[in-house]
Amino acid sequence: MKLQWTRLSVRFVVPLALVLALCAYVVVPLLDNLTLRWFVRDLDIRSRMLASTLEEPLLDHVTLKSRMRINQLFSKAIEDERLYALAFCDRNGNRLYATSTYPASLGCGEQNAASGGTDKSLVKLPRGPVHVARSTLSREGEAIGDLILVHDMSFIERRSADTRKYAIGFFILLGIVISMITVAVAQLSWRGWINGVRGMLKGELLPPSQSRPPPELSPLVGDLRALLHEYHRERQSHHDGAQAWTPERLRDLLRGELAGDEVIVVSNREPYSHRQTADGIEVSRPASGLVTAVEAVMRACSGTWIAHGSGNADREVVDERDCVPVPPGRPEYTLRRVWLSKEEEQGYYYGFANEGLWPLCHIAHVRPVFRSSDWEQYVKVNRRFADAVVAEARTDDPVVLVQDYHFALLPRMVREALPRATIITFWHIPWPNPESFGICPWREEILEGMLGSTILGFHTPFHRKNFLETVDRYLETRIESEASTVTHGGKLTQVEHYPISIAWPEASDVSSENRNECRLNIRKALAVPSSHLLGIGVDRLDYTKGIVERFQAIERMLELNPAMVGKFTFVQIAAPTRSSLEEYQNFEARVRALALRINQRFSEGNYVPIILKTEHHDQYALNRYYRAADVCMVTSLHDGMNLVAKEFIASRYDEKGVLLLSQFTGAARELHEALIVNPYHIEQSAEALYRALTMPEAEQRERMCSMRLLIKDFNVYRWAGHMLLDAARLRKRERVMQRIDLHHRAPALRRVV
Ligand code: GDG
Repeated sequence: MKLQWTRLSVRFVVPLALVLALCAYVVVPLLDNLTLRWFVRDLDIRSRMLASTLEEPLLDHVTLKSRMRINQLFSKAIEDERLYALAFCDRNGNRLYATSTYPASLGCGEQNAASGGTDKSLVKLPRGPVHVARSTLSREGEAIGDLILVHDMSFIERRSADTRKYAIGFFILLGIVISMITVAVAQLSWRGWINGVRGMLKGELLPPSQSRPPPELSPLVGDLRALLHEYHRERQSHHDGAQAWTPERLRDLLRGELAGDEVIVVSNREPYSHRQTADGIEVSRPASGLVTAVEAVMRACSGTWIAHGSGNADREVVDERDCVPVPPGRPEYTLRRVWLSKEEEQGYYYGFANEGLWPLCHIAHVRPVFRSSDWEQYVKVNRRFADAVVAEARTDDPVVLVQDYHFALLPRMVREALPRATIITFWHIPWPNPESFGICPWREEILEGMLGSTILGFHTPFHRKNFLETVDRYLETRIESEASTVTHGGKLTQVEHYPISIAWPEASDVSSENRNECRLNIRKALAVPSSHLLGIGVDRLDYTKGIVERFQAIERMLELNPAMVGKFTFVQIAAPTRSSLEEYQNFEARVRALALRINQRFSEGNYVPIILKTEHHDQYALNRYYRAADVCMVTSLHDGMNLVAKEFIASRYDEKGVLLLSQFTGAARELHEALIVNPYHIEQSAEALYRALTMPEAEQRERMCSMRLLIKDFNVYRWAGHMLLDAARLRKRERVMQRIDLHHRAPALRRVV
């Protein structure tokens, strides 16, 4: 209400003030000037007429030197109230005759004189302004003298004041009228606009014929609806915070909300692979954020996980259905392996997924490569996995969790075979803007494939928005921004953001060493002094992770702070990945060469600033490094989320250590207490690294505590829980719709029977 009044008064006062200012600074001075010029011209003409009337008798009297007659003539003339004084001067400038009113200071009006004719001017006298005109009188062509006519100008001032008064009055009136019109028009159009926006946002005021917003509103509508949607979800997650997400709560949810429903996960990477070694078959877990997250969910819901069997001993441990119970030793769910030929793996995985979609979605300055032969394999392998899902499904409506960019086509394939399935697809990497995505020659097929999903999840609202905009650009769809849904070919897909996270480590996951033992043991293993400052980086050896930029920042920090040389060492754990691709081989060579150059530059005795470990480490080993480090550097050039950042925080029971985090990770949206950097800005990262290494313990603790609280609550169970809750809600709705549909069709059916 108060705002309304303020708005109204502003709308009234502003035009009024503008009109008055215009009046005071432009109109009134202009008017004064004009009236003055009119009156002066008037007096000029008047003076000339008077001079010619007086010329004849005056010259006669002057010739006779009759002072009395001249005085009489002058007195008669100045009876006119405007003519104030008269004087006659001879050619030598001697004033011979003048009325008593004639101001002596005017002399013979010389200062106003110009050669010949009638000269006029305004003169300010103590009694007020006067108009002085000098007219030369002549007889038979010979100039005899000058007649000086002085007119009183005070009446002009009076008239100007009157005119000014009327003008100001008129303009005030005009101002008020304009202000009132402005207020009225603004009110009407604002109300209309607001009603329009409200109607649009509610989607209820518009008749079907007008279901499109007016053109001036359409750019806003999408943004406003999306904003509302996000606000709504933020509020929901706030309420949700009261009860913590745990494996038990997830299990309860599966039992309660999705009672009896089977859960099938599809991913390229398998959670466990079996390898033949000299000591027999060994099991290993891959270095993958996706596996880390989804494994936690599978343990809670005991479903089936379908993945590519990539271990060289994988075939030896599966049953006749290609299944093996995992985790080894204490099985909780089933792993179903799909076998791929070398050719299939090359085309689908290395080719289309990792040389095409991966760089396409990350925009990390590596060009995507698209080959038709890779695409064909991609389609084929998606089909094979879809067939495996259908084969594994015991019911016609399983909940299928599809993981990542390897399976963009699978959701639609499964939907065609199992129309009642609930398909949740999670895209673990970023989604680019529509222009960048447009590079993909099969963009429509990819989008259509993904829209076979019931729910489509991204890490951040930004990626979700990019996806909706891409769909809008390249497909004929109906997008409801407020509900965040896309309808394509009569099928609805809910598009949401679900920030992925980690499982909060249990005591058994963490080494039994206390913090000090862990610090000392790790330093001892690295052969550095016990007081040494230690940094840690954990990434797959991927060009999106910003490892080169990280090393450059370390080099710059040592350059700027020579006291750190010999006191600080950075351990980079870089798990080999996609090593058969040339881009990755070149990248590894670059990382090695850079580390070597920096090490040579700063080495002192045994000391080197960078220790590069390009081999796989298990979670337990990683955890010990996290705990021993003073700083963890995550400098990805683009990253969907980044779980390493969250793992580092979760491992720090001592509430110490500093996280340096790239602004281009999904994690930076949540972990505000990290030192956020732009990894492309080497100086900035170098400064942040120095700041982290010298940060007082109290500040470290404050930042760490706050981030730990957040990660503990916003864990992977919550990620999965939210997706599954949304799925359960949609399944219920679907069932109700089916019942209603049956109910309506029943009488018709009965009639047919
Ligand atoms: C994709 C997106 C998104 C285990 N051993 C090693 C190792 N691990 C584990 C780490 C961590 C995971 O691998 C790496 O996770 P990230 O999230 O950092 O990265 P991506 O693999 O690229 O994962 C990413 C994620 O999916 C989940 O949605 O966050 O944005 O790109 O859990 O503990 N990691 C390395 N060496 C090992 O020896 N590097």
